[in-house]
Amino acid sequence: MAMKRLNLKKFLNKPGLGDRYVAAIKKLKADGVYQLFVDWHADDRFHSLARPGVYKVAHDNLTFLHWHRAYLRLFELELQKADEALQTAANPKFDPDDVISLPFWDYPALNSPNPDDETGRMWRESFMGPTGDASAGDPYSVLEGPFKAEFWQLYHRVPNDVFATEFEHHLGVEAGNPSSHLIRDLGGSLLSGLGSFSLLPTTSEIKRVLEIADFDNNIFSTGGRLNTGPAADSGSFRAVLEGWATIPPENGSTDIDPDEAEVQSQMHNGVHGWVDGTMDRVPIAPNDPVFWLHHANIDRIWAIWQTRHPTSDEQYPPSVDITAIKEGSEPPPEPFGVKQNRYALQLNEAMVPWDEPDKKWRTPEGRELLTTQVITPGDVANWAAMGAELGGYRIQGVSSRKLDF
Ligand SMILES: [Cu+2]
Repeated sequence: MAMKRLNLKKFLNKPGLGDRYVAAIKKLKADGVYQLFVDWHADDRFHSLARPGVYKVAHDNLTFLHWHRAYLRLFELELQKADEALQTAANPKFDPDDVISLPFWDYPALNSPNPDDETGRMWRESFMGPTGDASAGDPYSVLEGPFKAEFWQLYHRVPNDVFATEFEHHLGVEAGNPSSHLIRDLGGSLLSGLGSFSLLPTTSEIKRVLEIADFDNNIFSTGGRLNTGPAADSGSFRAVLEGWATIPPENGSTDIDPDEAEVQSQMHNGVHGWVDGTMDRVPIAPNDPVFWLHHANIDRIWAIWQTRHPTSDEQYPPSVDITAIKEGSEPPPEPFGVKQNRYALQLNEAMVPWDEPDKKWRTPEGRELLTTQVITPGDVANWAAMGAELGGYRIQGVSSRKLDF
């Protein structure tokens, strides 16, 4: 199905589209498809630890953007099927070409946590619903809107020992009882406790990130961490956009004013922190339906970058570099075990979980959900010509070199 991703601001101005997004998301949840996508995302961290030869490649890694582009498009195709089914049931003459695509959250245009503000309208009760309630029985639970607890339960199918260490704290998730509901503290720092980890990217920051020429020189995202290093630590495009490295200063200046560095956003990671709660725990973050709007914009920023840095040297590190890093023996940080961040894929290596042809996915009860094909970083690298398996790929405002903020 065709992809036509709209700026969320415009999307919400078109009558009915916001309701259709919510309805399609809820249908996917009822069908079990939504949970499959949540599980895929959690598996990148958790099940990679349990499967020999499987590495974490979706986060803190060279293929962060590639993995999420495939993930997003697969989700969008399911969302479009759900939208088509709902629309056709209501109106048999519905034209399938009119299905919705994922809108992208243009952060500077929608940067208020207050649903009464025009720039905070995505948090109204008719769409995403508001921030969590600090005085709720379970603090910061989302109590209004289509995703409040009675309509939207979360199920975390990850090992209990991981819950104990990573999730129990503040999330109301107990080991042995891995279900909960949405938690948010918009604009706050409920869980992160770090000021810079709860800022939305500004227009200036996004422009500076788009000027970085190196796709990835810092494949496992160590070093160059925000606020801790000199200008020389400014990171590659991927490391900065993911949120691990310092955004370069304006106009090619080599100085980073330490005072200025302190107020930088952490790009992708910072948006997770700004929404906070469920979104701030990366493995379970897709449980918050705002996840897709956020990642659609990250994908769009990458697509814009790709049109500005078109040479192949810029697009992906040479294979020899990747191999050298693969063989690196430096132990990774605890607690996530020996395989975290120690592997980078070649352009033609499959990205788990899409590593087998005609792979069938089922619910735990055995009901069939969908079938996937092998997807490599190379398959999704060219957004303008993605293969038939993933559908055509066009993002409004990207074909022109002019920015559409
Ligand atoms: Cu992710």
